[in-house]
Amino acid sequence: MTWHILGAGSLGSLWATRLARAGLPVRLILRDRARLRAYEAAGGLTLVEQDQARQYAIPAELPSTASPISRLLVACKAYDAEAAVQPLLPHLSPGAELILLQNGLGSQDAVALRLPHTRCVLASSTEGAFRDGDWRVVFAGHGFTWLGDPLQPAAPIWLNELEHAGIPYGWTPDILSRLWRKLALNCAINPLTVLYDCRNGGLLEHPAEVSVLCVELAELLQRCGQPDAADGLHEEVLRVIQATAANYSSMYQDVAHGRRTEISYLLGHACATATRHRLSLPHLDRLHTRLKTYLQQRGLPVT
Ligand code: NAD
Ligand code: KPL
Repeated sequence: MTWHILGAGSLGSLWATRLARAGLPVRLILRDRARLRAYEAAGGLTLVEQDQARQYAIPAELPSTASPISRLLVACKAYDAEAAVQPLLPHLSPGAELILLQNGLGSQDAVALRLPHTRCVLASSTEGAFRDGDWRVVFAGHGFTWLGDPLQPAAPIWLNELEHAGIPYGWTPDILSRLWRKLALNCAINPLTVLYDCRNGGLLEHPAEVSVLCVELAELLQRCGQPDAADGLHEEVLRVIQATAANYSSMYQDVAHGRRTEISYLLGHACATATRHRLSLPHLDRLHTRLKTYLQQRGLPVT
């Protein structure tokens, strides 16, 4: 069965090239005719791994002319996912399955609501990739991808294809807990690195601020039925800060490059969920306000 990949950016290209390398059928879905022409002129997607570059001539198509889709990997940013999936709805075959690779929470529900009869598998990934040119992706950090379906605990049969492609993964019936935990880690670390203009390790100089955010985030996770995600959160945040001390967080990098952030699906989602549960989290709210002001001052979207 063909893997259709929507979003030929960093992570989408990392998946597409590894699947193609394993001999599995892959097709990219590109946004418009200009992108398709540029891709065809480039001759394929290039994966750079351990300084070795190799090109894969993966076929590509447009949403309007997409071949019937049975398995769709959605690898757009969270704020693009719903709109990107929309034109593909008429092309989904009966029984089609989607894999949603977005970080944070909120975008997955938005997509799933448009597809009440289609299985949506959610993913949470710690793999790292970036583009160092058009249609080129650099595999920057080995990691792991958790997959799961909150509505259906049985694993899909295609998981063995990921194994075949060398994509490290685990299937979990509790993917929401994984996504909430990652969201909480990102909320405790990423906004502060933007506001203090520092690497992750710079937060070691702000222990009280990190600590109070972890207390509020753990309270939120408890309140929205995710006690496992709350367990030992502060300790893990400190461990991640130490282990990634020399790195810039993904949000820091987005802001530094003048790119839109996924704020609405991270801190924004946390604050909105707290409000829905009538939970007062003043430090988290203040962090959200400070971050929005900071982004606004730099001409970046606050949603
Ligand atoms: P990216 O910006 O590199 O890629 C997204 C791609 O989607 C772009 O090529 C964009 O042109 C394309 N796109 C947007 N709208 C489209 C549309 N309507 N039709 C077709 N294509 C469309 O983003 P990324 O870094 O690969 O991130 C994707 C998701 O994965 C994000 O939620 C991110 O947080 C998450 N993630 C990324 C990494 C990483 O290392 N890059 C790691 C873990 C999680
Ligand atoms: O995932 C991250 C990111 O930068 O987005 C870490 C390293 C965990 C920091 O929150």
